[in-house]
Amino acid sequence: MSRYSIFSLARNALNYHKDWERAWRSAELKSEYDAVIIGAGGHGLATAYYLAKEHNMTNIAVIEKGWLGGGNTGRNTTIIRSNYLQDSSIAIYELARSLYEDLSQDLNYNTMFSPRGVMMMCQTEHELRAFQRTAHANRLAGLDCRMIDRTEVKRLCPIINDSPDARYPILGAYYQPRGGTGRHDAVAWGYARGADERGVDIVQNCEVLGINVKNGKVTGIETSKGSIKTAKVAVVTAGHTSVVMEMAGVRMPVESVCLQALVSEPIKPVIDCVVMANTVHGYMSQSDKGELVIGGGADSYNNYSQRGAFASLEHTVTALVETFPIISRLRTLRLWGGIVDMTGDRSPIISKTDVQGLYVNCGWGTGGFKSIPGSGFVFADTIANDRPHPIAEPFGMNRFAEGRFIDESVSAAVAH
Ligand code: FAD
Ligand code: PYC
Repeated sequence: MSRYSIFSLARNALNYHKDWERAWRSAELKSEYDAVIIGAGGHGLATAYYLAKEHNMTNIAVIEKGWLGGGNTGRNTTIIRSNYLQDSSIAIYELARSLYEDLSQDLNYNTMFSPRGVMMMCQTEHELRAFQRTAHANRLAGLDCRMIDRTEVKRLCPIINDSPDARYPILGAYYQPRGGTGRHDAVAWGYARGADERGVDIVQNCEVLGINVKNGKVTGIETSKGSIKTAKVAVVTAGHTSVVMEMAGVRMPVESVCLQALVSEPIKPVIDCVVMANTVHGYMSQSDKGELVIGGGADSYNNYSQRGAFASLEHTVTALVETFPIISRLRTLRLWGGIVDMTGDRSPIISKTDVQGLYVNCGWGTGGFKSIPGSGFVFADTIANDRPHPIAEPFGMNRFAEGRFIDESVSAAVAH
C-alpha cells in the first residue's frame, strides 16, 4: 500500500501539509563512499536508483550543485520516442521507452507517462525519403512505427494546416503510436525517492570543484562541502560535462549550447498527440494544464547562459504559425533555456575512461529525457561491473578516435 493513501492526502490538505512526509532525506555528506555520482538530473538519479536496486550498491552519493532536476531534466519538453535510425540507438531508446511504460509502478510514483503518439512531419521530399529509411530500420528492429499519409495526419491532429499551398505542405508523417510525453520533474523525483529509500545519499547545493586522480586512478572528489574518498566517480552533468571532466584531465568531444522552449497561456484541449515539424524547426504538444509546449532549434553558438531570449522565441513561433494557425493569437506564458551537450554524431557517450574508476554519461544533447530509464539502467551496470553493458558498448568514447560514429543527426530531429 502506498505511503500516500487517500486519507493521508486529505489529512495533509486540511492541515496545510504540516506533517507532509519528505520524499527524500536531506542527506549529510559522508567522508567516504563506494561510488559518487556527480549531477542529480534524471540520468544521475536513475543511475543511483539502478545501482542500489539491481546491484545492491547502496553506499553511494549523488552530488548536485543546485537542486535535483534543476538542470535540463526540469527544463525539457518531455517528448519520449525511440524511432532512431541506427540499431545501437534503437536498442537504448527502446529499452528506455519500454521502461517508461511501467515506471510509475516500478517507482510507486506517478511519472505521468502518456503514450499519446508522436508524429514527425514530412514537409519535403527529402524528409519523406529520410523517414521512410528510418521506418524500414525500425520495422526490422520490431518497433511499432509507421509512415502515415496527409489524411491520417489531419485525422490525428485536426488543428494542423494541411493546405497544399503552404510554404512547406504536409506530405505525410512518421508516426510512433506509443511515443508520447512524461512528467519531467516527477521522473526526477520518483528516481530520487526510490534511490533515497534504498540508502543513497542525495546531497543538493554541493558543487563538485575537483576530481582527485593518483597514478591514473580516481581517489576522490573535492566539493564545496568538503572532500570525499571514493574509487568510483560517475560524471553525469550534461551541459557542464567538459568543465567537470577537465577536473580529471579528460578532454571531452562535446559542445555546450542553449536549447530553448516556451509555453503558451493555458487553453482547452486542442491537440492530443505530439507533433514535430523539423523542416520549419518547431514542435508542439499540450500539457495537462492546457499550456501548449513549444520548442525549436538549438542556439547556433556555444554558451553557458541558461536562459531564453526573444529572438529565438520569435523564430520558433513564426515557423510554427503556418503549421498551426490556431496559435497565432495565443500569449506566451513562459520562456526558458537549458544547456545541452552535443556530440558530433548526435549520439550519447556512456563510457569508461582512461582514468580508472572514472565513468561518464553525457552527449544526450537535445534528446536525453526520453532515454533516462534505459541510460540509468545500462550505466549502473557499467559502473557496478567496471565494463560496458552490451547496450552501452557502442556508445564508448573510443568511437571518436576510431571514426565509428553513430550518426543520428536526422533522428535527433531538433535542428542544431
Ligand atoms: P541534467 O538534467 O542537466 O542534470 C545535470 C546536473 O548536473 C544538473 O542538475 C547540474 O546542476 C549538475 N551539475 C553540473 N555541474 C556540476 C558540478 N560541478 N557539481 C555538481 N553538480 C553539477 N529530451 C527529450 O528526450 N525530449 C524532449 O522533448 C526534450 N526537450 C528539451 C527541451 C529543452 C528546452 C532542453 C534544454 C532539453 C530538452 N531535452 C529533451 C534534452 C533533455 O532535457 C536532456 O538530454 C536531459 O535532461 C539530460 O539529463 P541529465 O540528467 O544528463 O542532465
Ligand atoms: O528528442 O524528441 C526529441 C526532442 C523533442 C524536443 C526536444 N527534443
